[in-house]
Amino acid sequence: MGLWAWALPMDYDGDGDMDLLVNCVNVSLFEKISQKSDKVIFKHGGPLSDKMLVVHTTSPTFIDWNKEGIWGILVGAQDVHFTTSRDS
Ligand SMILES: [Ca+2]
Repeated sequence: MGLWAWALPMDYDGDGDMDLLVNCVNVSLFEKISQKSDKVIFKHGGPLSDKMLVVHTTSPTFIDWNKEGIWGILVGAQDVHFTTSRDS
C-alpha cells in the first residue's frame, strides 16, 4: 500500500465478517480469514479489476443503487467517471 491507501471495511464476500477494500490504482480486496482477541489476519485477494483507474485514490464506497440488499462498490476514476461492481 502507499501514501494514499486507506481501507473501507465491508463484508465483500457475504460470509458475515468484515473484509477490507483498499484504494490503489484500482481497489484491492483484503479478505478477513481469521480473528483472535489480539490479532486479525487478512489475505490479499488482489485488485478487483486489472484496469488502472487513478494514480492516487479511487475512494471506494459501498452503495445499493437498486435497493436489492446487495451491496455494490462505487469507485472513482481520475477522468471524473465512476464505476460500480455487483450492483447493476
Ligand atoms: Ca467477509
